[in-house]
Amino acid sequence: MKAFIFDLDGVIVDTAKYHFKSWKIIAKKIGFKLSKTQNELLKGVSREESLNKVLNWGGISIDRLEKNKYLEEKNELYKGFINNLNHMDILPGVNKLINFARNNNIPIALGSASKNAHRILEKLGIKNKFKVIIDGNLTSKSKPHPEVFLRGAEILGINPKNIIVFEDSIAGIEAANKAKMISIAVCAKRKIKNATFNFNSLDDISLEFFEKLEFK
Ligand code: B16
Ligand code: MG
Repeated sequence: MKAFIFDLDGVIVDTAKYHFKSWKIIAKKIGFKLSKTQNELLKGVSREESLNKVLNWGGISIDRLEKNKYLEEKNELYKGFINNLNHMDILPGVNKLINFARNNNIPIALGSASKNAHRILEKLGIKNKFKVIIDGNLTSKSKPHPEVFLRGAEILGINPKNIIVFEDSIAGIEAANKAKMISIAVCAKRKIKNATFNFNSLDDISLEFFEKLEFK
């Protein structure tokens, strides 16, 4: 065992539904209905890249000033939705894996596209469990680019092939694969193609799984 990198939204906490709610409101303002299928393609993608996709789907072109206005508005809506998050919102299996990592000297990092990552981890009360936090403020290339995970590996000082990434998004699994890490998709609704392993949730991963897993 060498290191774990956790995605945040959709893996540690179910904030993905709040991103969806916020983008739906913004999409409606710019004149179209955002579908669940389209939303899947926003998961793991940075705020600005998400707005670009939304505008593209709506066939709408706006200037920089208006873009900034929507980005700010989206974030204000989102911050309102996540305001009451607390430790009860930590998804099943997260604490079990954090404890397993601590007991086995496996450092853990966060690899999230979100610029709200510190705020969310503080609200959940688990920020101090992460040795390294790479978020949207420290990266310039959005998942599926591997930058977020490679920076994590670099700061942890661990070879990417010895890192397990837990992700819920198509873009995130692609990013972990490009980084040559072991990608574990956690998603109850569907399997994510090309993930090294698929599980319905973190809670479904037994500790024996890690013991049997050979790092090549
Ligand atoms: P923010 P993750 C991603 O977080 C979300 O999945 C994605 O929907 C969101 O657009 C992105 O963070 C940026 O978030 O607006 O808070 O900066 O899944 O990579 O933890
Ligand atoms: Mg995610």
